[in-house]
Formats: sequence, structure tokens, C-alpha cells
Amino acid sequence: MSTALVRPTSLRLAEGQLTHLERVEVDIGLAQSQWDSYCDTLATWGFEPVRVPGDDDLPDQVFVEDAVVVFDSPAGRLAVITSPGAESRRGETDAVAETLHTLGVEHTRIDLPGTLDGGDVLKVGDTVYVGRGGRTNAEGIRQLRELLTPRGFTVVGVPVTKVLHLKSAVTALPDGTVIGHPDDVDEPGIFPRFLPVPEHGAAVVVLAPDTVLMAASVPRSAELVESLGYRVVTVDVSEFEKLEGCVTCLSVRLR
Ligand code: CIR
Repeated sequence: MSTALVRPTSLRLAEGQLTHLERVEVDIGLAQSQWDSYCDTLATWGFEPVRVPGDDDLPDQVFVEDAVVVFDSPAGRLAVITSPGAESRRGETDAVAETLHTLGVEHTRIDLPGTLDGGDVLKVGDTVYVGRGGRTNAEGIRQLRELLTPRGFTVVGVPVTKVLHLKSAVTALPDGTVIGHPDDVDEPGIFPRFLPVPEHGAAVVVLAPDTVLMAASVPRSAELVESLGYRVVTVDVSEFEKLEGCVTCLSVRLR
């Protein structure tokens, strides 16, 4: 079985960072039950959830994807602990590094003044697109490139001005087609195959070569992906969407 790193919802989730949305009330009980369902769905599709210990003083900790990015290559597995762009999130990385250590996963770090959030990193084969926006800076991209180039990856910087993270705008289907809402994407032409979808935040998590996970809030985009021959599994992540999260950011899948 593969594993998926997850981290519980802080009781202070409602105080999480907001950049593009207005703050609205969050139902913490609903958030916790949505998180449970999300973890159950991952388990059903073969990813055993491994919990990073939670700390209620880290409101955004549930968005664990931002704290680490994992790369597999013939040289082996490399986990890169990030350098979060938001100061309030810098305390999230140590517990993630400790959990990786207990799993026996080799890891390294992006260091300040470099900043990089995992939500800005989109892997498509051996190309690694990195969003340069409010959270990830040029030095963060440079450090990631230095780590990954010897491992056979090409790191491509992508301007991100319209949304929080690169993956708030685009994610990739199992066949490598990049999907996103055109209004959210600065430079769609940078991707070799780009397919517009009708809704904002229509992100996919690849569960299997023929199956993706999508949010219940993007039914028309889910229908489009289904029409392309994929099975779409949906989960409701409404409480996390209020904090600018989406399906990708709640886990880090280790295949
Ligand atoms: C933040 O602004 O950092 C959090 N409230 C949301 C992070 C979502 N992460 C992601 O999409 N990768």
C-alpha cells in the first residue's frame, strides 16, 4: 500500500491565512468530518493515511501539501521540506520532517531567504512547474532547481499572480494534460497540453491511472473529466475551500 501524509485540522482553522477570499464563518465540526471522509477516501484508493502530529496553534497545518514536496527518480526518493512564504506557517515544517524521518524518507530543505510552498509545485512527468507568486520566490525556485536538476528533472518557473498557489490554478490529469480555469492562469501557453475547465478551483488528485479525486464544488468540471474517460471520485471540502484550500493540499501522496 502507498501512504499519504495528512495532518489534522487545527481547532483554530478559521484563523488561517487568507489572500484572495473574504473571511467567513467556518464550521470546525464539519471541517473535521470532511477531513475524516477525505482520509477514508484516500484509504479506499490504496493510500494509508499517516498522520503528522497536530498542533492547534498552527491554524493552517491541515494544508500539509505546502510543507513538503516528494520527488521520485531512478536516484531514489527525495523529500524537500519547504520554506513557507507566510510567516505564520513556518512552524509547520518541523513535525513534517520528523514524521518523514520515522518513515525512513530521506529529506532536505529549502532555506530562507528562499521561500517555497508545496502548493506551488506541479509535477508532470520529469517536468516540475513551480509557481512564482505571493508565497514562492526566485531564490526558492533556484534552490529547488539545484536539488532536482542532477536527479533528471527540469524545473520550470511559472508566473502566478491571479490565485494563491500554482495548483490553485492548475493541476494535471494522469495523462499529463494540465487543467485549469483560464481566468486563473497567467500563462496557459507554458504547458504543452492545456485544457480549460469551467469552474475555479477544479483541481484533481490522481488516485490511480484511471481515477481522480475532485471537490464536490466543481460538478461541471468533474463531468468534463469523466467525459474524457476518467473515473471521478468526489469529496466535499467546503470548509477548507473557505481558507483557500482544495483537494490537493490536504495530503502528500507517497506512491
Ligand atoms: C494559506 O493561505 O496558506 C492557507 N489558508 C491555504 C493553503 C492552501 N494550500 C494549497 O492550496 N496548497
